[in-house]
Amino acid sequence: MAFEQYLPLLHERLDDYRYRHSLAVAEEAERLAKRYGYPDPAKAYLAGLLHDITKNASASEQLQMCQRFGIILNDLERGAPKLWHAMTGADYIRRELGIEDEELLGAVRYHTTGRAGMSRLEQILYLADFTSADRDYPDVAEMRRLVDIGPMPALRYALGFTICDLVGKHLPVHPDTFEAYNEIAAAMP
Ligand code: DGI
Ligand code: FE
Ligand code: FE
Repeated sequence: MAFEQYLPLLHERLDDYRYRHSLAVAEEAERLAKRYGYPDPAKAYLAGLLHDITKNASASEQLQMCQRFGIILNDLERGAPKLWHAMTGADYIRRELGIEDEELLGAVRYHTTGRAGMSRLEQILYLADFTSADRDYPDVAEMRRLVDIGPMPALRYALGFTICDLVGKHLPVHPDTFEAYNEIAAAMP
């Protein structure tokens, strides 16, 4: 999977900030893949590179893609435009780029909400989006410490942080986010 072939398209679809973010998430996903013993760090890199490919599309373009790809938004999703790029992104990568690797597509599809039963690559991409070099938020040092301990403590923290942040802003929390958090919180000491 040669990633260089996708750089011109990324540059075209993304603004400078998002382009740099995508490269940083790719690097971090590859680093975490190696750290966690995931067998295909190059796939983790590519997933990171492409994960936000539809992020800069306008709301109307996102909704057009939903229609074209047969994505049906439920009421919560329709009212949460920030969730759309994960859904349209996965289908864009499948339909427009011809990438059929279900593991990679799943990682992009669930990179914003997470879900119960996340694959290792889904976990890696979800976390890399929080700890990539370009990220700067009050808890980033704690997140970076936790990802180096292991995926489970880091996911529990990141999912809990996201839920608290959304509640603080009076935003709806997607069931996938709750289910991801509950599964991990219930399984950990
Ligand atoms: O695309 P990025 O900015 O790199 O990161 P992301 O794909 O994780 O998107 C983060 C945004 O998505 C952030 O503004 C919060 C929002 N978000 C994440 N989970 C949920 C959510 N918004 C709602 N309403 N519900 C969720 O469960
Ligand atoms: Fe994203
Ligand atoms: Fe991202």
